[in-house]
Amino acid sequence: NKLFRPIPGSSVSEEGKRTHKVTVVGVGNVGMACAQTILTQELCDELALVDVVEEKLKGEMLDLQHAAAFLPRAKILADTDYRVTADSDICIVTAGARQQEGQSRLALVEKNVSLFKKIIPELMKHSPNTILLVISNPVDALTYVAYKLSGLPPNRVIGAGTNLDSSRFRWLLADHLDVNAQNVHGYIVGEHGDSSVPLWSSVSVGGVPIISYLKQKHIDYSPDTLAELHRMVVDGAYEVIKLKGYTSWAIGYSVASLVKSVLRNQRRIHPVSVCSQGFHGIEDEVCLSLPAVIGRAGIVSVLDSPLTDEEKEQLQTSAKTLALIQNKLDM
Ligand code: 6V0
Repeated sequence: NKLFRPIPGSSVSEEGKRTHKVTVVGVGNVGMACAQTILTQELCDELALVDVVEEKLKGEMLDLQHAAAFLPRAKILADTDYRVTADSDICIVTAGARQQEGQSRLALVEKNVSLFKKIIPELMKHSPNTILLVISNPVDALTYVAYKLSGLPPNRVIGAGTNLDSSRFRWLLADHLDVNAQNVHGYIVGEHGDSSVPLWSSVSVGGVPIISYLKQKHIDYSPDTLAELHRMVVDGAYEVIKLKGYTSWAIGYSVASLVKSVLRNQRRIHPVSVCSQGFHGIEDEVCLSLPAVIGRAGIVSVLDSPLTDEEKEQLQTSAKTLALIQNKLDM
C-alpha cells in the first residue's frame, strides 16, 4: 500500500493501543439490536460476534460491515470460534432460547443453563479480565450461573435485570404526566419478571417525590391504580412478544446504556441484577436487581435505598422465588 506513507522517523504502531472491544454472543434479534445500538453510539472500536449458526453469523457481520461509510469506525469480526473474542472488555451474552407467546421467562432456565456451561468457560478462557453482561432469560438465574461458572468477582458479572423494566415504568409515568422520561426517576427492583417490585416510595419527577406530594396535597390516588401501572410494566414484554414475536429495540438501548456506563466510567445508577445477599435482609445467595452504580470496574457499589416495610417484604419474596429456581439448577 503506497497510497499512504508515514512521516519518516515517526512511530505509528497501534499495537496494544486498542481502547474498547465488545463481544456479543448470540446474533438473534436481541444480540443484533445490542450490536447495532453499540455501534451507532460509538461505544467500541472492535466488535466480535459469536453464534453457532455460521451462515447467519457471517451474514450479520457483512450486513453491519456494509454500513461502514455511515457508522463510526469499528472493526467487526465474527466467528463460531471463541478466539475471535480475545481480550474483550465486555462480553454480552444473548444466546439461547427465548419466550414464546404466553411463556414465562423461567420456563427457559434448563435449556439456557446448559448453553451457558459451554459459553461462559470459552469467554473466560479468552478474556479472563472481562466484564460479563448477561441478557439471556431468565436473566437473574443466568447471571448467578455466569457468576459461578466464570469465577469472576461479583462486581464483574452484571445481569441486564430490571434496567429495561424500569425504563418501561418511567415511560408509562412520563407519558401520563406528558414529560420527558429522563426527568422521571423510578426503579423496578427484584426479579426481571413476574415478581418484580416497584419502589413507589422513591419515585420522583423533576425532584418532586410523587407519593408524598400526592399525600401532602390530599390528592386521592388508589393503590389499585399503582398496581395496574406495575402490571402494565410486567406485561410489557408479553405484549410485545404477542404483537411482534420477540422484543429487541428497548433491550438493545438498555444494554448500550449499560455498556456506556462501564466503558466510559459514567458511574450512573442502573437497576441491574447483582449478587444481592445481605442487602435488604435477603438471606439467600441470589442475583436480582437493585439500583447499582456502574463504572469501569463493573458494579462499583449497590445503593442501599431506604425501602418501606412493604417494599422490603416484596423484595424478599422475589428473592425467595429466585432462590427456589437457583437451588434446582444443574451446574
Ligand atoms: P433469538 O432471536 O432466537 O436468538 C438467539 C440466538 O442465540 C440465535 O442466533 C442462536 O443461534 C444463538 N445461540 C443458540 N445457542 C447458542 C450457543 N451455544 N452459542 C452461541 N449462540 C447460540 O432470541 P432473541 O435474540 O430474541 O433472545 C435472546 C435471549 O434474550 C432470550 O433468552 C430472551 O428471552 C432474552 N431477552 C432478555 C431480555 C432482558 O431484558 N434481559 C429482553 C429481551 C430478550
